[in-house]
Amino acid sequence: MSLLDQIDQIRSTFMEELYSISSSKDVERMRIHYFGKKGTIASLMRFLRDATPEDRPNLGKIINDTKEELSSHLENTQKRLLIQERQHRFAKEAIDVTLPAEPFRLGIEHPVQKVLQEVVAIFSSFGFSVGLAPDLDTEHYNFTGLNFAEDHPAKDMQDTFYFPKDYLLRTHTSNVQVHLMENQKPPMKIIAPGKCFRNETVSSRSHVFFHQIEGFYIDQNVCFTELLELMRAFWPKLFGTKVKVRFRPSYFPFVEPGLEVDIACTQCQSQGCKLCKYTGWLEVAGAGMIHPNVLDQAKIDSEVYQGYAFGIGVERIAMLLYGIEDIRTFSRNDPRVFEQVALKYSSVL
Ligand code: FA5
Repeated sequence: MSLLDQIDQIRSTFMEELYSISSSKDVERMRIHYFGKKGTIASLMRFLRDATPEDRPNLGKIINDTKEELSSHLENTQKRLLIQERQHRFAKEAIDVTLPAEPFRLGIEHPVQKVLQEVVAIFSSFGFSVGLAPDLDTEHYNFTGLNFAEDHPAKDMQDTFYFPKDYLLRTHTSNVQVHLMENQKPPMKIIAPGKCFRNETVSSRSHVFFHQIEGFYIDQNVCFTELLELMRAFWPKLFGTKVKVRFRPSYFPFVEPGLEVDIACTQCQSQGCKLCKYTGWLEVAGAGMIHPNVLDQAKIDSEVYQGYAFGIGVERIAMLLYGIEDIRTFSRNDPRVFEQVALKYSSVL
């Protein structure tokens, strides 16, 4: 068969195939079959080998022209198929703007954050300004600057999360006192909300991670009765005027005298329930007059200045306010529970 006959045959098979293909993948397959190194067009080169030197340029031109002609058909088909495929994909991905929107779930404020904000707002109205200190702190700010003895049990690894290079996670917000006393001069009247961490067994009322709000006031002539008056004035703002509060003498190395504050359980009206461990009361804060050693260590003259301080447990308050029996509820972070709480207690805060 002559070269021209052979080319005619190739062309007609090529065109037939070209009209039957339906995807750009088929185009690639044809490209390899016809124009690849060992493809149909390459096989025509044998005509050049057998031709006389005079005929060779002419035959070479015929083969090249054929190659160009067929590959331009293939390119056009490739373009057409790509456009079709893209249109197809767009049609599938198209957004139907008339469909109803997916229901949008609004987040809900965490009850602990609500209580934190409310407590800060109440103390702000009493003239306190807001201060802060780090969660990751040193032994000096968490213990030594607060008059803790070297062998105090709270410093034990069982109670405190220690890190290399003298760092620890603060066990209470009282570290704020030391930081701010070092940097400011009295009079100071400060409230400081924050996170605390204790290496202790988790129970329904105690967690390794919880929040406190520290408060302190340092000035000349600050006395114990002012602290008691403040504590009496604060709780009704949060729980209403019927709240029952009691003070118990207690010991903290950084205050003298020290006390603890209990609230009569609002869940059982002091009758005894799981939340108050059937005692009718829940411990919510520690307080006292700032120990002279703490003032003196911070270079505040304890002969001239006195102060009171208090630390309030936020989760315990939220438990009482929202009827939550287990402190772990707060860290499970189930928005459905918080929604229920918000609905049931919408009038509380
Ligand atoms: C203190 O942490 C003192 N720094 C408070 C203080 C400040 C006393 C200033 C005097 C002057 P205490 O360990 O009692 O004290 O904690 C205070 C409150 O934090 C407790 O009444 C309780 O409500 C809360 N609390 C303590 N430990 C936990 C815990 N593991 N889980 C949840 N709440 C806790």
